[in-house]
Amino acid sequence: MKALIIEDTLTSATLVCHQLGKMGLETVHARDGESGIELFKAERPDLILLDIIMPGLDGFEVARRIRQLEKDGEWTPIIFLTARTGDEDLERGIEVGGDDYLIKPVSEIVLKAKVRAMQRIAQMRYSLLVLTRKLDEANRELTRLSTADGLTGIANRRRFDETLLKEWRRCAREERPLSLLLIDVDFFKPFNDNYGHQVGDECLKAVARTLAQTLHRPSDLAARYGGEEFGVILPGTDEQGALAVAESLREAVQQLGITHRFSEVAQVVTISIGLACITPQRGNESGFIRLLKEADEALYQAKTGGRNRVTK
Ligand code: GH3
Ligand code: MG
Ligand code: MG
Ligand code: MG
Ligand code: MG
Repeated sequence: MKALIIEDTLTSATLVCHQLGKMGLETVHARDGESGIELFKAERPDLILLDIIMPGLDGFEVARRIRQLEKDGEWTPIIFLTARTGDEDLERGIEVGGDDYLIKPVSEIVLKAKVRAMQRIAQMRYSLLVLTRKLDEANRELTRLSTADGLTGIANRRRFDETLLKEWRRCAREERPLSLLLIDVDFFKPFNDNYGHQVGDECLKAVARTLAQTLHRPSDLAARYGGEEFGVILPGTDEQGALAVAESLREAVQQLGITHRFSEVAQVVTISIGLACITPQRGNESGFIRLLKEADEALYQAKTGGRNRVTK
């Protein structure tokens, strides 16, 4: 532990340094406010003992500047050590950022006790900081878990719903189109029935990964909508653009080449895609339901039209 003593009177500084040294503290000494602040920056001490009456900057100003230099979450205990005995001085010292106020000459016992008290507060504060960091991390993990699909790891239905509403509102504000793709794996029931549920799960994971990886805009989102159905949100994408994206997704899944001898459309796993595109109107908060309905109807058309295709 390192203490910074900012004190212009040499005898006083030497005595305090000696006393702190006996407590096992490393000490650095500055003889005026300016060099005290420089030493603070260079040494990052764990404790500051600060005189008030000094040439140049006085102790109040030094404390104020040190508090400004500390970044978020940083705190260095400051104990004023001064000849000024007035209550107003004490009040001002605490006001500008001091943590304690001792009047010179101070006994070694009192100094020791006060330093110990500051160390204890610093220790508790540090523990709290560590705890807060752990909590933040746990919170992030919780958010990730609650918005990710357990099987495939891509966004889940909840995240899909939240994102759809958010993007609906954003596109309304920005007067931009919002496109939606609903995707369903073709003949997945016979796939499952013949290759087994586990192979079915692996297939869903591969399809999900392919969808997520094929999208390239950061605002695009691929989600597992449920079962073997996926949803893709394409904010700011018009119908032409969405058609191109949908076609590249369909193509990419087919290119995976997952053998499916029981498909009636290809020898590999394929997907059908229903597309809808609307430029949301301001104030029409529930308009995204129509978007979902249109994409769902388009998906039905893709299925009845022969599967392994994109329909709008
Ligand atoms: P279509 O081309 O018309 O979509 O035919 P399909 O066989 O894919 O349609 P259907 O909706 O009848 O079949 C969906 C199947 O998806 C039924 C179910 O066993 C399977 N499935 C849904 N969720 C999961 C899952 O999490 N894992 C696995 N392995 N299979 C799932
Ligand atoms: Mg002085
Ligand atoms: Mg289905
Ligand atoms: Mg299906
Ligand atoms: Mg349509």
